[in-house]
Amino acid sequence: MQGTSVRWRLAWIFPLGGLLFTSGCGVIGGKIASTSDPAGDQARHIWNLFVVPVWWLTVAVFLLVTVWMLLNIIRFRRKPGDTRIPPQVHGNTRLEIAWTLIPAIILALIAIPSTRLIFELNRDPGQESNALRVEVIGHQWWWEFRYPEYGIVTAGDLHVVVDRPVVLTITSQDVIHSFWPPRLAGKVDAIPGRHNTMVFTPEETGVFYGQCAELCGAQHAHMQFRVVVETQEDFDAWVAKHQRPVPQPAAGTLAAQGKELFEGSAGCAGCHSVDPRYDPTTTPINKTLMIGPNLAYFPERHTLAAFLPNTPENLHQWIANTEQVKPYSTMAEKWWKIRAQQNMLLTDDQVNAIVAYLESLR
Ligand code: HEC
Ligand SMILES: [Cu+2]
Repeated sequence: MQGTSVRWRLAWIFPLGGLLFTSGCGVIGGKIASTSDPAGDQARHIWNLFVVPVWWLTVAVFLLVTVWMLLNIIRFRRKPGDTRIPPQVHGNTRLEIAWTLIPAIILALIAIPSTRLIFELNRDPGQESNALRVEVIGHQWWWEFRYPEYGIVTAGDLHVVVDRPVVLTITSQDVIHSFWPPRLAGKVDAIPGRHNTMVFTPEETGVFYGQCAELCGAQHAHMQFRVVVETQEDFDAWVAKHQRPVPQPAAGTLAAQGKELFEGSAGCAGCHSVDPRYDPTTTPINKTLMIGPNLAYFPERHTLAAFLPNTPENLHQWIANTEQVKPYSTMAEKWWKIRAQQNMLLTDDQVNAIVAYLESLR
C-alpha cells in the first residue's frame, strides 16, 4: 500500500519532465523559434497538417478513452460490503477486432495527407519561378552557404528574400547533419555525397533561428545558423557588398597589425579566406576552398562559431581560448591545441590586433 502511494505521488514527474524536454527550443528576438509560429509556406503547411488531422484526432481519441475509462471506474467501483469476486472474462474477439481496426483507420487517415505533403514540399519550382538558389554545406560544426549565381560564399547567416522562393541544395562535408529552420521549413538531411533539396518561401522579414537536427558529434548543439529574410532591395545591397573585396585597413593601425598576423605568423589564413567571391567553376559544391568559414564581412554575422553572439568580446575569447569555448572544434584541435603544446599561443596584444582586423571587415 505504502509503495503505491509513493509511486503515485511521484507520477507528476513524467508529464512535467516531458514538458520541460519538449520546450527546449531556441529563443531569438524575444520570440520562441517554434514550429507553431510559421513564417514560411513550408512550415505553415506542416503546421496545418499537424493541427488538423493529427492534433484534433488525438484530442478526440484522448477524450473518448479517458471519459469512457472514468465512467467505468466510477460505475463499477466496489460497493461497501460487497465481497463478491466479479465475473472473470477472457478475450472478446469483436472488441479486439474493433481496437485493431479503428487505430489502423486513424493512422491511414493521417498517412494520406502526410505522404501527399511530403511529395509536394521540396519540389523544385523550376527555372521560371525566379527562385533564389543556394548551396548549403554542413561541416562539423558550422554551416556554409554558397550563392553560385552571384559568386558569393559565406557562413552562419543565410540571406534570402521575403516572398521569393528559395531552393536550397543541401549536402555535407563530413558526417550526416540536418538543416532545420523551424519557423520557415521542416528538416532536410545533409548527407555527404548527396544533394538534397529544400524549397520554401519566407513570408516575413526578420532573423530566424536554425539548428542542426542530427546528432553529429560533440558540438552538435552548437551547430546553429540564422536565416536573414530581407527585402529584395536589402538583399541586392548585401549581394553588391559581397561582390566587392573586403576593405583594407589603413597602414599603421592596429587592424593593419592584425592583418599581418592573420596572414602570417598566427596561421589563420591557412584555414580562413577573407575573399567573399567564389568561383563555382573552380570550387564545385562539396569541395571546400578552406577548412574554416569564409571570414569576409564577418562582423555582419549574428553568430560566432555557430552559437555565440558575435561580439568583439566573444571574438577575443574565441581566438584566445578556442579550446574552452568550443572543445573538439577543428580550430581548437588543429590550431589552438597545437599552438598551446608548442607554447605559441597569441599574446593578448596580438589577439587585440586580430580582433581589430576582423572587426574592420565590414
Ligand atoms: C586549422 C584550421 C583553422 C585555423 C588555423 C584557424 N581557424 Fe578559425 N575556424 C576554423 C574552423 C573549422 C572554424 C569553425 C568552427 C566551428 O564553428 O565549429 C573556425 C571559426 C572561426 C571563426 C568564427 C567564424 C564564424 O563564422 O562564426 C573566426 C572568427 C575564426 N575562426 C578566426 C580565426 C583566426 C583569427 C585565426 C588565427 C588566429 C583562426 N581562425 C585560425 C578553422 C581554423
Ligand atoms: Cu550537425
